[in-house]
Amino acid sequence: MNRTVDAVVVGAGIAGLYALHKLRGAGLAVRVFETGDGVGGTWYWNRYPGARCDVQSMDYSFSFDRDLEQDWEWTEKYPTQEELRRYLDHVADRFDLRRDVQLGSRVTEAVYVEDAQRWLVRTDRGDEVTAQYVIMATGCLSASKLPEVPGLESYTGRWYHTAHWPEEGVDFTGQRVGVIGTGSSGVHVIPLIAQQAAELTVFQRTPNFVIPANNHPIDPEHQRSVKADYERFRQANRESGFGVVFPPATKSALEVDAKERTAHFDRNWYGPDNHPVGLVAGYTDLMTNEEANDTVAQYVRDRIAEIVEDPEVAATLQPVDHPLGTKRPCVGTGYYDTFNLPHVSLVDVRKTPIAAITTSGVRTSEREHAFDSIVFATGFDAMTGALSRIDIRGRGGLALTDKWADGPRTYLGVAVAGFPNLFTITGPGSPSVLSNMVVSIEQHVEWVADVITALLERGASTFEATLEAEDAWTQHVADVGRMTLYPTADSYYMGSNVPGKPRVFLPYAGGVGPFRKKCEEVAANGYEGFAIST
Ligand code: NA7
Repeated sequence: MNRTVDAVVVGAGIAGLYALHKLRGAGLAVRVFETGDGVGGTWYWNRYPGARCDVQSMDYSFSFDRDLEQDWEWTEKYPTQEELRRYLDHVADRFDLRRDVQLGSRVTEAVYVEDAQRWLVRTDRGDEVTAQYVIMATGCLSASKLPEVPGLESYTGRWYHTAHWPEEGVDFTGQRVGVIGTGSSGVHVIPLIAQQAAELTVFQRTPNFVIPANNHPIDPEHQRSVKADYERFRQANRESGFGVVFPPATKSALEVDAKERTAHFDRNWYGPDNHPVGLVAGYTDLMTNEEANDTVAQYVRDRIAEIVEDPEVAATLQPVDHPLGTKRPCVGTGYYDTFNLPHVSLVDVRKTPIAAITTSGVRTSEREHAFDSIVFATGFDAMTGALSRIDIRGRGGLALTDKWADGPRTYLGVAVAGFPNLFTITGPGSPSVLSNMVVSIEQHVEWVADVITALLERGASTFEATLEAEDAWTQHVADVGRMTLYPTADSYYMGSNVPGKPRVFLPYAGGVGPFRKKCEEVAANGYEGFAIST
């Protein structure tokens, strides 16, 4: 396709679908390119067994349309991938979005043509489109990664990455299966593969804190009562720290006695409405003071020791190298119990590192493990990976990857100096992965749609963050990050799961509510920090 549109949107996940809807509503001609053969983004790709959102259904949904939020009936506390995919398919149909979405098309290049003040966007299908605006709705966790070990091409068994699961599913019955990775995806998939496999070996690099999901069907009365006053519920989410509401903490974890603390942690471990954010939001200092954090970390380690029968296995599963919450805590069902099964074993790859994938399986420094199938639950090049896999060039042909060689630099996580009219939805420097993504996506998309509407009204042609505003915001993101414990961990928040990636704290830890306020102030002050030209 060779054509001219007002805006190109890259990605048809939650952000891309909503961006299309909003921009179309603003009167723009929009083209969406999506790599997948269906819409849904994260919820299209991550269809491995057990895939489930770790934010509750009533929170993790669009708020922009009253009828949609009233009509859609959620079935469980935490939505499954299938349910979310159904929901996003429904959204695409309900708002007639599909006619502007081109599936199976990966954007490979976006080049700013200065003379024309337009972007030239190319795809791997040979499309060439020019647009005034480009909206990168590429997702924070969409560029999957395999482990940096040699030999996968020689492996003769079957292998899968959790983020590219075959549509038709996989039957592991009777197989010897190896799973590498114990983040959220590993934690979800391991108990279910254990139900089928004859032998399951889990390769763990960093033990994670896995909080029980205590998942259950949604109480219809609860759903009715939330919907009866959904706007107030949504507004509270928008003004909160993480995009979901928890009772405000008033005390330090260190100023209450152990009994009171344990009672709080128990409610957030055993309670039917528990949530990991509830654990860390319970006291004022759990994310800022290591000693305070250790109270909750020790609580979880004690639960692991209670559940896992073999003390050596329990010790291997107990996280000791990072404070709880500094890597995304996992929400699981039956994860720790799985390691009590006789056919499940755990390999600590810190003690016996993976040396290679061989023709028949995985070789560690100690021995070879033969597998019929290997599952990589090895995560993503987070926040910047999906952007750096596109050749994005701004003014003077500057590549975004060069500009970001020492770490991403943005203004409000949504704009980059030197890249006019390009917007990064939930980009680095915004709450993004530290928040309920739907809340943050809606906030960014609505802000961008307002920008574009204002530009149209003014007859303006370019909108670009100034270097000064970008420098100040990037510094602020780093300063706020340093006030927390997040930088103490090796995590995808810090880019440290990708060899060679600069160690920079990627999201904004100042909270969803304060971030929204800042964005609103910038708009109210005539988009201060942005240069607008006609
Ligand atoms: P994560 O959370 O990044 O987890 C990836 C896991 O894979 C993690 O345990 C990694 O260990 C492990 N990993 C990565 N590379 C290797 C190598 N080379 N060897 C051994 N182990 C490795 O991704 P997920 O898909 O589980 O979850 C992503 C998000 O989805 C999650 O945060 C929720 O928001 C939902 P590491 O911890 O890096 O030592």
